[in-house]
Amino acid sequence: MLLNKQLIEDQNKGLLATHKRNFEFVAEGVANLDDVLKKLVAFQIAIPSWALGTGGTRFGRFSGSGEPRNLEEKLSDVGLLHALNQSSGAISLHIPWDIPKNHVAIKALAASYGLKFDAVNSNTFQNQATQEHSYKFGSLQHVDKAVRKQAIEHNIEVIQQGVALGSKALTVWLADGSCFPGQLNFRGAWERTYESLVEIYAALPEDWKVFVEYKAFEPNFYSMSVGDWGQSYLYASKLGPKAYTLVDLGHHLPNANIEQIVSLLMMENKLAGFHFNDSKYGDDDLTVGSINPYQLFLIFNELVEGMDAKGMNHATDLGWMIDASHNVKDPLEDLLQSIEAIMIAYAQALLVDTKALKAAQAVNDVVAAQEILQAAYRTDVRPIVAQARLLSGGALQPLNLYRILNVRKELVKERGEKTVATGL
Ligand code: PSV
Ligand code: MN
Repeated sequence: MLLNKQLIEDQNKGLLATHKRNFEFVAEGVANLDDVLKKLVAFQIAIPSWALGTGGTRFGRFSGSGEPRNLEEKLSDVGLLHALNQSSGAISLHIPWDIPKNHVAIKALAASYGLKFDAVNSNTFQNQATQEHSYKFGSLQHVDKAVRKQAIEHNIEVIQQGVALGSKALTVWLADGSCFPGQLNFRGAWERTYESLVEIYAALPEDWKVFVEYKAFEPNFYSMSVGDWGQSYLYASKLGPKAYTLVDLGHHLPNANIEQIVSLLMMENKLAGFHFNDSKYGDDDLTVGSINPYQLFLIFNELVEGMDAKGMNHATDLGWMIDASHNVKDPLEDLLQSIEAIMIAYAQALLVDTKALKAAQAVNDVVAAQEILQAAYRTDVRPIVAQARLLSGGALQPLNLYRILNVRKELVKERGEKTVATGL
């Protein structure tokens, strides 16, 4: 479904007077306003191709309606999100859930929506109908060389798909591990995984990166072969300068200090970027910012501080992506909420008085340090985020407009009631 620019402008017109009042009220207290707006306009978050349909759990999947039936329709959905918020200018493909049939045509279609291709993701956590060997006992770590070879070849094929689309990174997430003590020799599993990754690394084009994603548990419940940032960091540092650690917010044990992990990975130039989501218990894959928005802000605070310390470009030097599952919400509404939550946390982090914070830290003024952080966190930056959208041609109220336009109803008319998108 194509969104007519005029509809956005018409809605914005009606909201402009109130928006202006709200924006001016908050803008008055922001010293670096122009810089903040510029950074917000530039910031783009990739949408995963597998999150455009209803997700499920191992207990069931309650499909929605009007889900995209193919990659072209997925691009159209991301294009729609991007038209509304001007902050979702990229899509991340999971292979083989989304294999383009004609790369040139798909690239041109994406460009027509203003979309780029973000990292491509390999999948060795599920068996595909056409494959010879099973991943039941792992892929890159497998004790059988033939299975490892198959998994390596799949990753290389994913790189080739990405090259044809203009992607610049491969994300490797491994479900590998063990469910029971004694099942695996840890060192052996590590070494085999590493050797496999070395072969994949060797196939990376010159200007490519590989992101090694870690996860504490699930589907394996005793050990994971890339179970935490330490293990991922070890792989990434041994592999070389093109390898980085990818942080998925839901992949930690409860109460992990993710902001500290992020800070240290950045210090070592090994932070790849993010899979954003939120969680209460584990890999819940909930809407970003729906459970713990303060943690999200603290992560962005470290990101902004760390990127500035290294002179990095906020928009382009790290990979920003959502990785969520929408079991009870309309996926597109959920994604609009997630993008908004990310932009809010980023904007708040940009408001932190870093000079004052450093001064407070230097004299161990713990109270002042907390006040400084929370002053930024408690600022209602929504009008600033909306202003950035307005400047880039997006909607002042994307979610509201999505509902007013009855987008889902239109998509159901176009695609049907019983359409199920590929993905988890
Ligand atoms: C695994 O839980 C994960 O976070 C990986 O990024 C996968 O590629 C993605 O979810 C989709 O299953
Ligand atoms: Mn992930």
